[in-house]
Amino acid sequence: MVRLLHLADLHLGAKFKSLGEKSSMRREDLSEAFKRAIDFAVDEKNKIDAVHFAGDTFDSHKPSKEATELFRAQLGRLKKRKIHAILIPGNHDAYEYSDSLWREEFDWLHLFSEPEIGEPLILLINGEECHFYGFAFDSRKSNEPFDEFKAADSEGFHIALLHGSLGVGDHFELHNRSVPLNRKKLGKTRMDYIALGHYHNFDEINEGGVTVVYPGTLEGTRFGEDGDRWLVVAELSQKGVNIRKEKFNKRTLLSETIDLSDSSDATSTVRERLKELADENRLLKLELTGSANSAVDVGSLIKAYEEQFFLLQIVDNLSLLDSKQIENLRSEVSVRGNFVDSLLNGLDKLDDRERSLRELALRKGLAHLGGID
Ligand SMILES: [Mn+2]
Repeated sequence: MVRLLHLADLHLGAKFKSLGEKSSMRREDLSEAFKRAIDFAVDEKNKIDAVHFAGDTFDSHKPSKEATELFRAQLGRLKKRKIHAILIPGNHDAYEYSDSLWREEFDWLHLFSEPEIGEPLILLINGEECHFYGFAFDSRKSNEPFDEFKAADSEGFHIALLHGSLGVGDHFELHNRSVPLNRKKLGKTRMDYIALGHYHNFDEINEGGVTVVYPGTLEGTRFGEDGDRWLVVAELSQKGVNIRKEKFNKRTLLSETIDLSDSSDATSTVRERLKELADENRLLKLELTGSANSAVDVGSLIKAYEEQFFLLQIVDNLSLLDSKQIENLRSEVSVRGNFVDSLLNGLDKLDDRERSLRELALRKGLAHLGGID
């Protein structure tokens, strides 16, 4: 039996600029998650033989000294226990730059630095010959296809590390720094296990006898990486590959949309939902949609509830133009009534862009004139 701890997309040193004063805490969460993963690896009872880093270990190819030192320290812990560390760079921490950190020496690290898959690294683990394949994507030198390699014709286990996109899920965007991978072709590589990185949510695929896994991030790095995060161990034996995963994240991201069209009191509906979801370890992005009968004062709600969350974002995508409240204001004999009436005139002839400009004008104007609560 060979046990591999499969890590990917740790994004150490990520800046999290959009998180403001919470950014350094979130960066620390990622470092802590990495240290806890290594705690798991060096714990004798888990019997880990090798740790895989399947790309984007760092958020950039030239991370801070602090982030690099953290990584070296964890490698040192693996070395002490003679647990192999095997790494491929990703698109974030690419090898191709002349100042990439991967051009420095890292004691105890098996690094794949060639732009194409070449000869495997062969290690004897628990009496089994293990062949590891990998490559460092280089936008100038790596040639497609990346998924037509084959396991060498020899006994033992064959394991590949790749950083790329299997078009899984419709939320995955292929961009020019993504290595395109094809599920059918990976199924013909005769690998026992393919350790993937790049896609940030867990996914396990079995194709042609090959087990292909994205472990996902240990802590969500952006909305969309919602819910539980997993620590993934692949156990390879003569019986096949067994994937073990345990819930690992400290904080949890949640993206939710509320349609307020049928709500009699939009603000209190949102308030009730915030009360239900309040959790100091939750990062919540709440999107308000529909046409509420009264506007929602998002700023006040955030102020009132943000301390009950690690992070609270409320995105107001309510349509005021169609609301009952606006229709009532329209008939008022006042400056405000005239203002609203002029903005609602000819609304049905407008395109989306013009409509959203009217929506904005209405919000700004009523903020001054009063009338939305
Ligand atoms: Mn990544």
